[in-house]
Amino acid sequence: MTDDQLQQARQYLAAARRVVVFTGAGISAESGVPTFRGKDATWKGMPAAVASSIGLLEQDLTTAWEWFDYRRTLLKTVVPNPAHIAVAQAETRFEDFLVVTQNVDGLHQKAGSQRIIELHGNIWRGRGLRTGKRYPLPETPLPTLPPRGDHDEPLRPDVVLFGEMLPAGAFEEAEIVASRCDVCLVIGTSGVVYPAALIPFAARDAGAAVIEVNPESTDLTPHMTLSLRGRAGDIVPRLFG
Ligand code: BJW
Repeated sequence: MTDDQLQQARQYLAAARRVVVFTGAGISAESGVPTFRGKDATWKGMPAAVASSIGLLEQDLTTAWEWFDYRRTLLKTVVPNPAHIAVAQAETRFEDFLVVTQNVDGLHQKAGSQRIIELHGNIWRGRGLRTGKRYPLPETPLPTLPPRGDHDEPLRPDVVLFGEMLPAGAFEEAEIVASRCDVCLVIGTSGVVYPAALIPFAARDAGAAVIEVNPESTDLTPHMTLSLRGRAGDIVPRLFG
Protein backbone atom coordinates (compact mmCIF):
# COMPACT_ATOMS: atom_id res chain seq x y z
CA MET A 1 0.00 0.00 0.00
CA THR A 2 1.33 3.43 -0.90
CA ASP A 3 0.81 6.62 1.12
CA ASP A 4 -1.18 7.95 -1.84
CA GLN A 5 -3.62 5.04 -1.66
CA LEU A 6 -4.04 5.50 2.06
CA GLN A 7 -4.69 9.24 1.58
CA GLN A 8 -7.25 8.54 -1.14
CA ALA A 9 -9.08 6.09 1.10
CA ARG A 10 -9.06 8.60 3.96
CA GLN A 11 -10.48 11.26 1.64
CA TYR A 12 -13.32 9.01 0.50
CA LEU A 13 -14.18 8.37 4.15
CA ALA A 14 -13.85 12.03 5.17
CA ALA A 15 -16.43 12.96 2.51
CA ALA A 16 -18.80 10.07 3.29
CA ARG A 17 -22.08 10.28 5.21
CA ARG A 18 -23.09 6.62 4.95
CA VAL A 19 -20.59 3.80 5.43
CA VAL A 20 -20.91 0.02 5.26
CA VAL A 21 -18.08 -2.14 6.63
CA PHE A 22 -18.21 -5.66 5.17
CA THR A 23 -15.97 -8.09 7.06
CA GLY A 24 -14.68 -11.64 6.81
CA ALA A 25 -12.41 -13.97 8.75
CA GLY A 26 -9.29 -11.89 7.95
CA ILE A 27 -10.35 -9.08 10.29
CA SER A 28 -10.11 -11.54 13.18
CA ALA A 29 -6.87 -13.18 12.01
CA GLU A 30 -4.68 -10.89 14.10
CA SER A 31 -6.76 -11.80 17.16
CA GLY A 32 -5.63 -15.39 16.57
CA VAL A 33 -8.79 -16.70 14.87
CA PRO A 34 -7.95 -19.07 11.98
CA THR A 35 -9.33 -18.11 8.55
CA PHE A 36 -11.29 -20.60 6.44
CA ARG A 37 -9.15 -20.97 3.39
CA GLY A 38 -5.68 -20.65 4.89
CA LYS A 39 -3.25 -23.56 4.67
CA ASP A 40 -3.96 -24.59 8.27
CA ALA A 41 -7.74 -24.53 7.85
CA THR A 42 -8.36 -28.22 8.54
CA TRP A 43 -9.76 -30.14 11.51
CA LYS A 44 -9.32 -33.92 11.92
CA GLY A 45 -8.14 -33.97 8.29
CA MET A 46 -11.30 -32.21 7.04
CA PRO A 47 -11.16 -28.83 5.28
CA ALA A 48 -13.05 -26.22 7.32
CA ALA A 49 -15.59 -25.96 4.48
CA VAL A 50 -16.46 -29.66 4.96
CA ALA A 51 -16.57 -29.46 8.77
CA SER A 52 -18.88 -26.42 8.38
CA SER A 53 -21.25 -28.15 5.96
CA ILE A 54 -24.88 -29.16 6.38
CA GLY A 55 -23.81 -32.63 5.16
CA LEU A 56 -21.70 -33.27 8.26
CA LEU A 57 -24.33 -31.83 10.61
CA GLU A 58 -27.09 -34.04 9.14
CA GLN A 59 -24.88 -37.10 9.18
CA ASP A 60 -23.33 -36.70 12.62
CA LEU A 61 -24.56 -33.90 14.89
CA THR A 62 -22.14 -34.82 17.70
CA THR A 63 -19.05 -34.56 15.44
CA ALA A 64 -20.36 -31.26 14.03
CA TRP A 65 -20.67 -29.98 17.61
CA GLU A 66 -17.14 -31.20 18.44
CA TRP A 67 -15.86 -28.98 15.62
CA PHE A 68 -17.87 -25.98 16.76
CA ASP A 69 -17.10 -26.45 20.45
CA TYR A 70 -13.39 -26.80 19.61
CA ARG A 71 -13.63 -23.43 17.85
CA ARG A 72 -15.68 -21.93 20.69
CA THR A 73 -12.96 -22.96 23.13
CA LEU A 74 -10.32 -21.29 20.92
CA LEU A 75 -12.47 -18.15 20.71
CA LYS A 76 -13.19 -17.91 24.42
CA THR A 77 -9.88 -16.22 25.20
CA VAL A 78 -9.67 -14.18 22.01
CA VAL A 79 -10.04 -10.39 22.14
CA PRO A 80 -10.79 -7.77 19.46
CA ASN A 81 -7.76 -6.34 17.68
CA PRO A 82 -7.11 -2.72 16.59
CA ALA A 83 -9.15 -3.21 13.40
CA HIS A 84 -12.35 -4.25 15.27
CA ILE A 85 -11.79 -1.40 17.72
CA ALA A 86 -11.25 1.23 15.00
CA VAL A 87 -14.45 0.09 13.26
CA ALA A 88 -16.40 0.32 16.54
CA GLN A 89 -15.03 3.79 17.32
CA ALA A 90 -15.90 5.08 13.84
CA GLU A 91 -19.59 4.21 14.19
CA THR A 92 -20.74 7.49 15.73
CA ARG A 93 -18.76 9.69 13.32
CA PHE A 94 -21.09 9.05 10.37
CA GLU A 95 -24.75 9.75 9.72
CA ASP A 96 -25.27 6.06 8.94
CA PHE A 97 -22.83 3.24 9.69
CA LEU A 98 -23.41 -0.50 9.49
CA VAL A 99 -21.15 -3.51 9.97
CA VAL A 100 -22.15 -6.45 7.79
CA THR A 101 -20.11 -9.43 8.91
CA GLN A 102 -19.71 -12.99 7.70
CA ASN A 103 -17.98 -13.83 10.98
CA VAL A 104 -19.64 -15.84 13.71
CA ASP A 105 -17.07 -15.00 16.41
CA GLY A 106 -18.86 -12.04 18.05
CA LEU A 107 -15.69 -9.89 18.06
CA HIS A 108 -17.37 -6.83 16.52
CA GLN A 109 -19.83 -6.83 19.44
CA LYS A 110 -16.99 -7.30 21.92
CA ALA A 111 -15.22 -4.29 20.39
CA GLY A 112 -18.34 -2.16 20.94
CA SER A 113 -19.98 -2.02 17.50
CA GLN A 114 -23.74 -1.50 17.92
CA ARG A 115 -25.20 -1.87 14.44
CA ILE A 116 -24.22 -5.25 13.05
CA ILE A 117 -25.81 -7.67 10.64
CA GLU A 118 -24.43 -11.20 11.10
CA LEU A 119 -24.99 -12.90 7.74
CA HIS A 120 -23.72 -16.32 8.89
CA GLY A 121 -25.07 -16.39 12.46
CA ASN A 122 -23.23 -16.55 15.77
CA ILE A 123 -21.25 -19.41 17.27
CA TRP A 124 -22.29 -18.44 20.82
CA ARG A 125 -25.91 -19.45 20.18
CA GLY A 126 -27.66 -22.78 19.63
CA ARG A 127 -30.90 -23.34 17.73
CA GLY A 128 -33.55 -25.98 18.34
CA LEU A 129 -33.56 -28.66 15.65
CA ARG A 130 -37.35 -28.98 15.84
CA THR A 131 -38.58 -25.55 16.94
CA GLY A 132 -35.86 -23.22 15.61
CA LYS A 133 -35.84 -21.50 19.02
CA ARG A 134 -32.53 -19.73 19.72
CA TYR A 135 -30.57 -20.18 22.97
CA PRO A 136 -27.49 -18.32 24.21
CA LEU A 137 -24.70 -20.88 24.78
CA PRO A 138 -21.79 -19.05 26.41
CA GLU A 139 -20.33 -22.09 28.17
CA THR A 140 -17.44 -23.96 26.56
CA PRO A 141 -16.49 -26.79 26.54
CA LEU A 142 -20.15 -27.82 26.58
CA PRO A 143 -21.01 -30.43 29.22
CA THR A 144 -23.03 -32.57 26.77
CA LEU A 145 -22.95 -32.90 23.00
CA PRO A 146 -25.31 -32.12 21.47
CA PRO A 147 -26.53 -29.46 23.94
CA ARG A 148 -30.26 -29.52 24.63
CA GLY A 149 -32.95 -26.87 25.00
CA ASP A 150 -36.47 -26.91 26.47
CA HIS A 151 -38.17 -30.32 26.58
CA ASP A 152 -34.79 -31.95 25.88
CA GLU A 153 -34.79 -30.67 22.28
CA PRO A 154 -31.37 -31.21 20.63
CA LEU A 155 -29.72 -27.97 19.50
CA ARG A 156 -27.50 -27.24 16.52
CA PRO A 157 -25.06 -24.33 16.23
CA ASP A 158 -26.91 -21.14 15.16
CA VAL A 159 -24.65 -20.60 12.17
CA VAL A 160 -25.21 -20.77 8.40
CA LEU A 161 -23.58 -23.81 6.84
CA PHE A 162 -22.90 -24.35 3.14
CA GLY A 163 -26.15 -25.16 1.35
CA GLU A 164 -28.31 -23.39 3.93
CA MET A 165 -30.32 -20.21 3.67
CA LEU A 166 -29.12 -17.06 5.40
CA PRO A 167 -31.24 -15.79 8.34
CA ALA A 168 -34.52 -14.37 7.03
CA GLY A 169 -34.14 -10.75 5.94
CA ALA A 170 -30.46 -10.36 6.92
CA PHE A 171 -29.01 -10.37 3.42
CA GLU A 172 -31.86 -8.26 2.05
CA GLU A 173 -31.40 -5.56 4.71
CA ALA A 174 -27.61 -5.53 4.20
CA GLU A 175 -28.07 -5.22 0.44
CA ILE A 176 -30.46 -2.26 0.81
CA VAL A 177 -28.10 -0.40 3.16
CA ALA A 178 -25.11 -1.18 0.90
CA SER A 179 -26.95 0.20 -2.11
CA ARG A 180 -27.37 3.53 -0.26
CA CYS A 181 -23.85 3.94 1.13
CA ASP A 182 -21.12 6.32 -0.02
CA VAL A 183 -18.20 4.07 0.99
CA CYS A 184 -18.07 0.31 1.47
CA LEU A 185 -14.97 -1.01 3.26
CA VAL A 186 -14.31 -4.67 2.47
CA ILE A 187 -12.03 -6.08 5.15
CA GLY A 188 -10.45 -9.53 5.32
CA THR A 189 -12.63 -11.62 3.05
CA SER A 190 -11.77 -13.85 0.11
CA GLY A 191 -15.14 -12.91 -1.43
CA VAL A 192 -15.82 -16.43 -2.66
CA VAL A 193 -18.90 -17.23 -0.57
CA TYR A 194 -22.32 -16.22 -1.91
CA PRO A 195 -24.70 -14.53 -1.48
CA ALA A 196 -22.55 -12.57 1.06
CA ALA A 197 -19.99 -11.58 -1.61
CA LEU A 198 -22.72 -9.66 -3.44
CA ILE A 199 -22.71 -6.91 -0.78
CA PRO A 200 -19.70 -4.99 -2.20
CA PHE A 201 -21.28 -5.26 -5.68
CA ALA A 202 -24.53 -3.74 -4.41
CA ALA A 203 -22.50 -0.79 -3.10
CA ARG A 204 -20.38 -0.42 -6.23
CA ASP A 205 -23.33 -0.70 -8.61
CA ALA A 206 -25.03 2.16 -6.75
CA GLY A 207 -21.96 4.38 -7.17
CA ALA A 208 -20.17 3.95 -3.82
CA ALA A 209 -16.39 3.86 -3.46
CA VAL A 210 -15.50 0.27 -2.56
CA ILE A 211 -12.21 -0.11 -0.67
CA GLU A 212 -10.60 -3.46 0.06
CA VAL A 213 -8.20 -4.11 2.97
CA ASN A 214 -6.44 -7.44 2.54
CA PRO A 215 -2.80 -8.63 2.38
CA GLU A 216 -3.73 -10.74 -0.68
CA SER A 217 -5.47 -10.13 -3.96
CA THR A 218 -8.99 -11.68 -4.00
CA ASP A 219 -11.85 -12.41 -6.40
CA LEU A 220 -13.22 -8.99 -5.42
CA THR A 221 -10.02 -7.04 -6.19
CA PRO A 222 -10.76 -6.35 -9.89
CA HIS A 223 -14.07 -4.72 -8.87
CA MET A 224 -12.67 -2.42 -6.17
CA THR A 225 -12.20 1.33 -6.37
CA LEU A 226 -9.06 0.92 -4.25
CA SER A 227 -7.24 -2.09 -2.80
CA LEU A 228 -5.07 -1.51 0.25
CA ARG A 229 -2.63 -4.38 0.61
CA GLY A 230 -1.76 -5.16 4.20
CA ARG A 231 -3.10 -6.37 7.50
CA ALA A 232 -6.38 -5.04 8.83
CA GLY A 233 -4.89 -4.26 12.25
CA ASP A 234 -2.25 -2.03 10.63
CA ILE A 235 -4.44 -0.29 8.04
CA VAL A 236 -7.96 0.12 9.46
CA PRO A 237 -6.95 2.33 12.44
CA ARG A 238 -5.25 4.69 9.94
CA LEU A 239 -8.38 5.10 7.79
CA PHE A 240 -10.53 7.07 10.21
CA GLY A 241 -9.96 10.37 11.97
C1 BJW B 1 -6.54 -10.78 6.17
C2 BJW B 1 -5.64 -10.91 7.19
C3 BJW B 1 -5.40 -9.77 7.93
C4 BJW B 1 -5.78 -12.83 6.31
N1 BJW B 1 -6.03 -8.63 7.62
N2 BJW B 1 -7.15 -9.65 5.87
C5 BJW B 1 -23.30 -18.42 -6.33
C6 BJW B 1 -22.21 -18.88 -7.03
C7 BJW B 1 -21.52 -20.02 -6.60
C8 BJW B 1 -21.93 -20.71 -5.46
C9 BJW B 1 -23.00 -20.26 -4.78
C10 BJW B 1 -23.69 -19.13 -5.22
N3 BJW B 1 -24.70 -18.90 -4.35
C11 BJW B 1 -24.66 -19.83 -3.38
C12 BJW B 1 -23.65 -20.68 -3.61
C13 BJW B 1 -23.28 -21.87 -2.74
C14 BJW B 1 -22.48 -21.50 -1.52
C15 BJW B 1 -21.19 -20.83 -1.96
O1 BJW B 1 -21.02 -19.64 -1.88
N4 BJW B 1 -20.25 -21.62 -2.44
C16 BJW B 1 -18.98 -21.09 -2.97
C17 BJW B 1 -17.85 -21.34 -1.96
C18 BJW B 1 -18.68 -21.77 -4.27
N5 BJW B 1 -23.24 -20.65 -0.63
C19 BJW B 1 -24.07 -21.12 0.29
O2 BJW B 1 -24.25 -22.34 0.42
C20 BJW B 1 -24.81 -20.12 1.14
N6 BJW B 1 -26.20 -20.39 1.16
C21 BJW B 1 -27.02 -20.19 0.11
O3 BJW B 1 -26.60 -19.77 -0.93
O4 BJW B 1 -28.35 -20.49 0.38
C22 BJW B 1 -29.25 -20.56 -0.70
C23 BJW B 1 -29.46 -22.02 -1.02
C24 BJW B 1 -29.94 -22.86 -0.05
C25 BJW B 1 -30.14 -24.20 -0.36
C26 BJW B 1 -29.80 -24.68 -1.60
C27 BJW B 1 -29.28 -23.82 -2.56
C28 BJW B 1 -29.11 -22.46 -2.27
C29 BJW B 1 -24.40 -20.21 2.60
C30 BJW B 1 -22.95 -19.93 2.81
C31 BJW B 1 -22.62 -20.11 4.30
C32 BJW B 1 -21.14 -20.00 4.57
N7 BJW B 1 -20.86 -20.48 5.87
C33 BJW B 1 -19.50 -20.38 6.40
C34 BJW B 1 -19.42 -21.17 7.71
C35 BJW B 1 -20.08 -20.42 8.88
C36 BJW B 1 -20.05 -21.24 10.14
C37 BJW B 1 -18.65 -21.44 10.65
O5 BJW B 1 -18.04 -20.48 11.14
O6 BJW B 1 -18.16 -22.56 10.57
O7 BJW B 1 -19.15 -19.03 6.59
S1 BJW B 1 -18.26 -20.97 5.24
C38 BJW B 1 -17.06 -19.76 5.65
O8 BJW B 1 -16.82 -18.90 4.50
C39 BJW B 1 -17.71 -18.87 6.72
C40 BJW B 1 -17.26 -17.51 6.30
O9 BJW B 1 -18.14 -16.54 6.84
C41 BJW B 1 -17.31 -17.59 4.79
C42 BJW B 1 -16.49 -16.54 4.11
O10 BJW B 1 -15.13 -16.73 4.31
P1 BJW B 1 -14.19 -15.45 4.56
O11 BJW B 1 -14.65 -14.73 5.75
O12 BJW B 1 -14.07 -14.69 3.31
O13 BJW B 1 -12.82 -16.16 4.97
P2 BJW B 1 -11.64 -16.74 4.05
O14 BJW B 1 -10.82 -17.64 4.89
O15 BJW B 1 -12.16 -17.29 2.78
O16 BJW B 1 -10.78 -15.46 3.65
C43 BJW B 1 -10.03 -14.75 4.62
C44 BJW B 1 -9.42 -13.54 3.94
O17 BJW B 1 -8.75 -12.78 4.92
C45 BJW B 1 -8.37 -13.90 2.86
O18 BJW B 1 -8.63 -13.13 1.68
C46 BJW B 1 -7.04 -13.46 3.49
O19 BJW B 1 -6.09 -12.98 2.53
C47 BJW B 1 -7.50 -12.34 4.40
N8 BJW B 1 -6.64 -12.07 5.53
N9 BJW B 1 -5.19 -12.24 7.21
C48 BJW B 1 -6.88 -8.62 6.53
N10 BJW B 1 -4.50 -9.79 8.96
